Amino acid sequence: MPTTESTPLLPSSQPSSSSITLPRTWRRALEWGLICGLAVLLFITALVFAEQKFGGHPSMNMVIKALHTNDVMEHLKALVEVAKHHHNSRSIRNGYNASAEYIIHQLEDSGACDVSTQIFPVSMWEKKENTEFIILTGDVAVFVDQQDFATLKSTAPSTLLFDNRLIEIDDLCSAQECSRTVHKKLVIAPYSYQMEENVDIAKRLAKANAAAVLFVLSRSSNPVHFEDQHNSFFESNVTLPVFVMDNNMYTILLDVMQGDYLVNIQTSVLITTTYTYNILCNWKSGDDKNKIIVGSHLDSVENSPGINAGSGAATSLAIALTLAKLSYQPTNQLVFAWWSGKEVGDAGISRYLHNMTEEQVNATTAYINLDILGSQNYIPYILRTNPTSEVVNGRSQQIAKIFEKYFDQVGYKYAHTSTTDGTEHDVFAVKAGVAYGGLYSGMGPKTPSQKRKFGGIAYVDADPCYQLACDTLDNVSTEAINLLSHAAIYVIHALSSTLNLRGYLDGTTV
Ligand SMILES: *[C@@H]1O[C@H](CO)[C@@H](O)[C@H](O)[C@H]1NC(C)=O
Ligand SMILES: *[C@@H]1O[C@H](CO)[C@@H](O)[C@H](O)[C@H]1NC(C)=O
Ligand SMILES: *[C@@H]1O[C@H](CO)[C@@H](O)[C@H](O)[C@H]1NC(C)=O
Ligand SMILES: *[C@@H]1O[C@H](CO)[C@@H](O)[C@H](O)[C@H]1NC(C)=O
Ligand SMILES: CC(=O)N[C@H]1CO[C@H](CO)[C@@H](O)[C@@H]1O
Repeated sequence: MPTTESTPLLPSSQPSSSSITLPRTWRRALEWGLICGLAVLLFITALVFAEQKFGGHPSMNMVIKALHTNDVMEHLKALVEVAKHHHNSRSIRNGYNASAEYIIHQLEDSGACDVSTQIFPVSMWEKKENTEFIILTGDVAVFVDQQDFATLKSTAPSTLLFDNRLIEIDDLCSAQECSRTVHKKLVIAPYSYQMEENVDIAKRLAKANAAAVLFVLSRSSNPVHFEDQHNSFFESNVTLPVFVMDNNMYTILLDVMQGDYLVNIQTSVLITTTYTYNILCNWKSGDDKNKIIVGSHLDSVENSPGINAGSGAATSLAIALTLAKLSYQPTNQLVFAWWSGKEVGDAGISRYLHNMTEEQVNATTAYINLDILGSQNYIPYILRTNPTSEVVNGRSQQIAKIFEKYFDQVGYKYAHTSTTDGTEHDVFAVKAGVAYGGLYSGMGPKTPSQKRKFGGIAYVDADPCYQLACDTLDNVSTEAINLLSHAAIYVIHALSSTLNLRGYLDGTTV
C-alpha cells in the first residue's frame, strides 16, 4: 500500500509505455531487497552445498574431529551429580531414573532420533539385616557379616539354620555320594574364579538338600568386595543361602568341624520386584533392514556412583549427539540403546532381545557394546564373541578388523577379549546370531607382559574401583576414554555408512 508521503510520479527520461517508474524510496527498498535476497540465496546455497558435502554424509575425518572427549567427560560429570543426590549410587533403586532422565533430555534436545523407553520388572535382592553367624562351642563364637564373611545374592528367602554341622568338600560333589553326606549340612567349598563352577556346585548342593554353602576365598580376597558383585547365583535361581568367607574364618571353622560343634545362621533378606526401563534412540534415517545397535548399560550397582561403569553410556551419548550435530544420515539405521538392569544380570538387554520379533532380529546386522572405557590402568580391548556359528564369528571378526584398523592408524596396541566379566554379555551374538563387537578397557590385574606391551602398572587392577564407592571421576582415565571413544565413533561411522553391510561383513563385497 502506497504511503501518504509518496511523491508524485515523475516523467521518466526514457518514457516507455510499459515501464512503471517507482518512487525513489521504493526503488531503494527494492535495491536493498534484491541485495538481501541475493545474500539469503547465497546463504541457502552455501547451506545446501554444505549439507550435500558434509551435513548428511560427513567424512570419517570430520566425524572423528567432531567428537570431543570433553563432551564425554561432561556427561560423566552429570552422572556424578546424579550419584551425589542418590547416596553415591545410580542403581535401579537409587539414581538410575535420574540418570535416564538426563540421557533422554539430551537426546530429545538433539532431535536426531525417536526416543522411547521400554519398561520391565526386575527381581531385586536386599539384605535387611546383617547375617548372624554363631558357633555353639563351650564359649559362643560370633563371626561378623561384612568383615569375616559376606552374604551373597541367591533366591533363598530369609532363613534360620539351627544346630547345623559343617562339612568340607574339595571338588564338585558328585551325584549320590554328595547327597548323602551334605544333607542338611553347611558345606564349605573352594571359591572358583570361574563363576559358573560356583553356581554349578551351589545348584548341586541345593538339589542334595544342603543347608547352605560357604565358599572359601583366596588369602588376599576381602569378602566385603563380593556382596554386591554377584548376581550369578540369583539369576540361576540358586535356592540355598550362599556365603563367601576369608581365610581366617575358614581356619577357625576347620577347628569347629573337628570339634563337631554346631552352628546357627540367621539371614534376613528381602526379595522384591521393581520396575525399570531401557532407553532407545532410533535414528530417523537409514536402512531399517540393516540396523546397527550401539548398546551400553546405564545402571550402577548399589553403593557405587558407577562412573567407569557409566563411561560406555556417556560415550554412546556423546557419539549420538555428535552425529546429530552433523545431521548425519547413515546408510544403515543406527539404534542407540541404554540398558538398565545390567547389574542385576543383563536384564535390560535380554528384555529388549526377547521382545524383538524374528523379523526385527533379522533386520539387525550388527551389535556394538560399549562398557568400561575409562579404566585407570587400561588395556584397549576389542570385544569378541564366544564361539557361536561360523557366520556370526566371521562377521564379528570383520567388525574387530575395523577396530584394529583404527588402533593401527593412531598407533596404539590393542588386545582381544571374549570376557563376559564386567561387561555386557555378547547376548545378541549368542542368543540371536547378530554380529558383535565392542570395546572394554579392562578390570583385573595387569600382567608384567601386558605392562610391557601397553604401559601402566603391573600387578595392579585395570580398574581398582570396579563396582566400588571409589568409581568416581577422579579414578577414570581421560586418556583411555579419548582413545576408545574415538575408536567407537570410527567403527560406528564405518558400519553405518557401508552399502551392502552384510556382504561386507561376509567378505563377499569389498
Ligand atoms: C523409576 O521409574 C519407573 C518408571 O517410571 C518407576 O516404575 C520406578 O518406580 C522408578 N524407580 C524409582 C526408584 O523411583
Ligand atoms: C514389545 O514390543 C511390542 C511391539 O514391538 C511393543 O508394543 C511392546 O510395548 C513391547 N513391550 C515392551 C515391554 O517394551
Ligand atoms: C528363575 O526363576 C524365574 C521365576 O520362576 C524364571 O522366570 C527364570 O527363568 C528362572 N531362571 C533360571 C535361570 O532358571
Ligand atoms: C530370518 O532369517 C532366517 C535366516 O536367514 C530365515 O530363515 C527366516 O525366515 C527369517 N525370518 C523372518 C521372519 O524374516
Ligand atoms: C583406588 C584408587 O585409585 N583410588 C583413588 C581414587 O581417587 C581418589 C581421589 O583422587 C584417590 O584418593 C584414591 O586413591
